[in-house]
Amino acid sequence: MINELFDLSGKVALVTGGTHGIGMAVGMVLGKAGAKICVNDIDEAKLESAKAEYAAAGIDAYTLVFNVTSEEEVDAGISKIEAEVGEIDILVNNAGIIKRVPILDMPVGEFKQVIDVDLIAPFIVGKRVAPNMIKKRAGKIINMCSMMSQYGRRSVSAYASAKGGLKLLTANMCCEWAKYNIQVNGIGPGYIATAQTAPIREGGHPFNDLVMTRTPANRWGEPEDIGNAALFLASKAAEFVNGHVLYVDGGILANFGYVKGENDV
Ligand code: NAP
Ligand code: GCO
Repeated sequence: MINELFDLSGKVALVTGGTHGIGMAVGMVLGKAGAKICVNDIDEAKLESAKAEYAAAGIDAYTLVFNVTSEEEVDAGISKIEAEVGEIDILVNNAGIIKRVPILDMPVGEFKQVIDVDLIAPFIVGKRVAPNMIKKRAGKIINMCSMMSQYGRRSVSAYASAKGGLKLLTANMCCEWAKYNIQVNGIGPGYIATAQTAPIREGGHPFNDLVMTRTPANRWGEPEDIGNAALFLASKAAEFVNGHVLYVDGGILANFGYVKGENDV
């Protein structure tokens, strides 16, 4: 039955940075598919409000505050989940930050901070979660990549370096863990309407025009567009999909762009 392919009942899913934006959309979709959702964030207050939002959607989310860049906090957090909820079947490495600063103006410490959250943290959390998946000979890991896993762009050198690395960390996790029936894939969202893109989307920012001409679908993506893709990768339907980055971008990667005018060229 088709529905059984996407039924996550009995599965435990951890979404890092799941209190809003793309992470919350992923948590909502996986929760509605039956998974027990564990939501992480670095901010306790956001976890509390998120718990209420999940509850309003009929999802009893287990919430846990830890900094994904801290090996100690990640180990303690995952151990708590394993003790109180169960071993993790689905990991979504979603937590991320961005700093839009030209290379010449960016302190090395800020570059390292972005690399820590966007690349090293998925390594830390994946490395902590994988051993039980290996024991069970089953698991799903989804790393939240980006258009910047494929492109550079002025002012986002740290972010693009991290997301480019995350694409190949995804490949390497696949190479080492696929034989244990663990599927490790990335999702590459296009430009999605969240708090992270608000500074370049709102208030008539000219970047909005660029997104419109670079996105054949002529719209910003919604977090739910990413949640739906995560359901596919977390499901039985994707058991032979591995090491892949699924771009959910409205066609950006297929499009060089066009000149707006009477007859768009
Ligand atoms: P967002 O609104 O900025 O949310 C990011 C989440 O990560 C927040 O909940 C944040 O918590 C959490 N986080 C940050 N640092 C953390 C840490 N050290 N430990 C634990 N949690 C931490 O971003 P988004 O737009 O939803 O994006 C989510 C993911 O998709 C990110 O990896 C982003 O790079 C990626 N992405 C976004 C887009 C887009 O267009 N929006 C496109 C491609 C890829 P706090 O809010 O408490 O700081
Ligand atoms: C930016 C945006 C992008 C998106 C996303 C695109 O400043 O270019 O924030 O990086 O967040 O990663 O896929």
